[in-house]
Amino acid sequence: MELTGTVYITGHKNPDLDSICGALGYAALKSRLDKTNTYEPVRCGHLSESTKRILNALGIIPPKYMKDVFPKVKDVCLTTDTRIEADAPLTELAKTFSDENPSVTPIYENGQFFGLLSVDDISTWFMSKLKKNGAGLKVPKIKDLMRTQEEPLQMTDFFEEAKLSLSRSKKRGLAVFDGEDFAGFVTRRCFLKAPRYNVILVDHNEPAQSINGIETANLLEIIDHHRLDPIKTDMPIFIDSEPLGSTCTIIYRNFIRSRLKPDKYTAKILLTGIMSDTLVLTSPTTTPIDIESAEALAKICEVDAYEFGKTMYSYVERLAAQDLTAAVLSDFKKYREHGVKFGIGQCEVTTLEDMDEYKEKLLSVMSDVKERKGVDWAVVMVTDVMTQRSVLFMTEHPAIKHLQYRGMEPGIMDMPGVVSRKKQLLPEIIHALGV
Ligand SMILES: [Mn+2]
Repeated sequence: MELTGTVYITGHKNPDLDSICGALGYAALKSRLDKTNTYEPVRCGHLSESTKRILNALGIIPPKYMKDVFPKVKDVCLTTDTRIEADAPLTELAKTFSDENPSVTPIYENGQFFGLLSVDDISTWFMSKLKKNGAGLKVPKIKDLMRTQEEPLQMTDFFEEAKLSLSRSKKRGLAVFDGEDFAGFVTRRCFLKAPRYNVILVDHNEPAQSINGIETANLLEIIDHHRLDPIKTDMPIFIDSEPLGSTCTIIYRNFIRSRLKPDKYTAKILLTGIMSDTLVLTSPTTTPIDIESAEALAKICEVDAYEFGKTMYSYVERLAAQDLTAAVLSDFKKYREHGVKFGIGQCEVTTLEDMDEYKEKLLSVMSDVKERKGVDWAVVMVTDVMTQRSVLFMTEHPAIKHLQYRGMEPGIMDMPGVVSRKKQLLPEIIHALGV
């Protein structure tokens, strides 16, 4: 059973600007191409302070947070217009059960939900009375028929857990509440087949980086620029994976391929994603296609691409004024090579001149990060996007002496020209670990 009508588009956990803008931009394209479904951009993680600031300053509304795509009780919950009051004559109940043949029906008292009454409850009552009294049976009140109620479910309860609760309860149905309010009910039929959310992944393809419950979803498409290690699918799906600098570049090219021009707002969103993932078109991951796409988008926005990128970074608060732990953890990736578990964070800044203000604190923050993330070695590159120079702050590790960078102070190294974690720093670290 597919949940028809809505397709969720999500980037990865710890969403960066490419993931956020990719989800927004691709939803805008899909909405124009397909009018029969609703494409809803979402994010499966919280925004970092810097991302929030940039989006806010640019007037881009972030997608709403979605915790997971596990099927829920709300996806199968039933409602009925039939309202039977507990003090109604039994004939009304008889009419409902003979006309509509429900397996359960909600009973109300003074307009408030009172309990669920099932066809089993009714027959059980009559059978036991008939056994005792035979022909001398008195007509019961609705309340007399009602047996002990089970704990109601919540709309947000997981489908699989609710299914278990119902099968353990031996009841035909369970009431469903939305917080304090009665919302409907579920019967055994509701649980014959688990519903599946429709999902499109942008800027990632590995299930471990994806929204929780992705393995239970109906994966429709992947739009990405990372190494491929995707989840198994039941059906063939559309994958657009290209080794470009930004997912937003790939999305822009899909606009072109569909002969559509992004509107100004969407162009700004895509340009933001490209400028951020390519560090204003300077990262070694940048391709001529990224530059060409950024310039075309800048033209729609009536701005200069490079100026736009630099202004965008100027909205980020100075690192010295930020919560350093949060800044490191907002973009921290874990690796394991040569038997060593290590993690690399990256923070983008617009100057390294104020480094003295935070260097000692950042080194101690890295020790905390090392403990919290359970790694043997924690490093963070602070990258100046204006001068394409990074400074590396690290916890102690024997591999440091094999790094080809100039040491500035214990645990701090200078990396002029190094801006890419993936293409420059990571290979160097792996090399140092292997010496
Ligand atoms: Mn990306």
